[in-house]
Amino acid sequence: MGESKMVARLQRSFFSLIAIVTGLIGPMMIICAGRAERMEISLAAPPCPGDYAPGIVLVGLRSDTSHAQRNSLLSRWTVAADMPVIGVAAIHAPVGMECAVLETLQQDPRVAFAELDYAAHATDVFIPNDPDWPRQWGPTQIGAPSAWTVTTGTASIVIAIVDSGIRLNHEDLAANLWNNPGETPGNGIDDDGNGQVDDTWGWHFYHQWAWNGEEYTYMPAENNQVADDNGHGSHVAGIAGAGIDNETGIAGIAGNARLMTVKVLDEYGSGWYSDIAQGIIYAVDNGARVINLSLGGRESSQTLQEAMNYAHTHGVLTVAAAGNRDTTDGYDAVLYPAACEHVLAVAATDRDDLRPSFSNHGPQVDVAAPGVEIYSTWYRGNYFTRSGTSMAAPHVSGLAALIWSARPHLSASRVGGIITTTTFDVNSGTLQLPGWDEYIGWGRIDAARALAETIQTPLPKYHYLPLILRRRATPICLEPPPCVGLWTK
Ligand SMILES: [Ca+2]
Ligand SMILES: [Ca+2]
Ligand SMILES: [Ca+2]
Ligand SMILES: [Ca+2]
Repeated sequence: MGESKMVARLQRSFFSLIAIVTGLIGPMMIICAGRAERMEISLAAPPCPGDYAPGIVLVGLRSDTSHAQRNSLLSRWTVAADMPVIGVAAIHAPVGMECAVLETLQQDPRVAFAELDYAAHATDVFIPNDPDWPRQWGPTQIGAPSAWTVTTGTASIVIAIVDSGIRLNHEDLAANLWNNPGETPGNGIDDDGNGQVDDTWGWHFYHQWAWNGEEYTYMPAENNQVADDNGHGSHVAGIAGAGIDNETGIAGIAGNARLMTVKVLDEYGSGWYSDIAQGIIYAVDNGARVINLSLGGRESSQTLQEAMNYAHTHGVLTVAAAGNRDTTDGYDAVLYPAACEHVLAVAATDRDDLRPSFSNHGPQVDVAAPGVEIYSTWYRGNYFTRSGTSMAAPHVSGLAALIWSARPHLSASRVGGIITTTTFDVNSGTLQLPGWDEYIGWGRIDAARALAETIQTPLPKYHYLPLILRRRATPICLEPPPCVGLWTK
């Protein structure tokens, strides 16, 4: 195109554009603050639909536009970002007038295209339909909606809630409870031969005191009554595994995994190390992949350590609360079993990713998770808000169950490694604690990053036997590694 023809065309276009614009405007008109040219834009145009940056329009110039023509056009606008190598500039437009500016630009012969600056999101998210979802800040804080596009958990992955029991008929828990497939309930027979009679939902390890007229004697006891009489266990259970996207209550982190009810705490929320150790052994022997321990005591214990070792050697991941500072004497070291070896010790963080002062600290802390004002299921059949490292731990247990739901063949140490290496070190900046520290460990867990890391691991090409665990079973491996965590009868 010759220079004279180009000029003539530009002039025609310019005058016809003015005619179009003046035909639309009347009294409702603004004059764009231009430098070399003035441009009138109609206020009558409706706002554009869609999710776009307010006050920004992207304009692409024709490849045959000269440098001078480009400068001339852009000089009418305030340029927000210039990308000359691809011939695109982002220009400011009056907010609410983006569409009118688009129309104006599209009629300029120097313009190849003009478009809105649409929003892009890092990844798809899964927003559950549970009505109390807006009351839950924890899952969003750890990126669970993104992780849920990979998996919301599977029924083959069992999380044992070793705690005060679970409200068995809670509307948002009942469908997610593990039940012992080999046990016929209520017939007074130990159908599956695991040593516990009628252990349909789990088992209750407890103690009682026998009075002989002179002194009390400690007597271990047990039964199949695992209903929650304290509240703590039901709350913890809901955080890890309340039904997700079931139009009921809240969304658990692994809302399609299964919850095994192992009762070791009484109605006051207390229990003995021996009960806890037996509960851990039961959970391991009966198929749990993750054991949540939102409990703790000050004294170290070889019995507890042996129970943790038992879980570890059987490929089961144990997750424990670091503990809450004792308000009576200020004791704030990490409690046991969180302080044991082979346990993920979990501290708490709040909505601002800050560690609350109640969260115990020490060299054993591995990670942190939401633990302040957490809304979850409650033992009276309702919902309740509670704070504590007890609430933080089940966020981690839920995440472990999600990882295993996506890649069931991973070893427990690999799952623990994914959780710790994909954290956000949220106190590295303002509090100047870069890297691991004794308050939040490696950082606040992030389910989105953890699941992204998980699915990098290829699915195994070889075939596994179903992941059925039997009491005192021996690990077998069908094919070369990994075989940790696989058992059959
Ligand atoms: Ca049984
Ligand atoms: Ca039975
Ligand atoms: Ca729900
Ligand atoms: Ca840190």
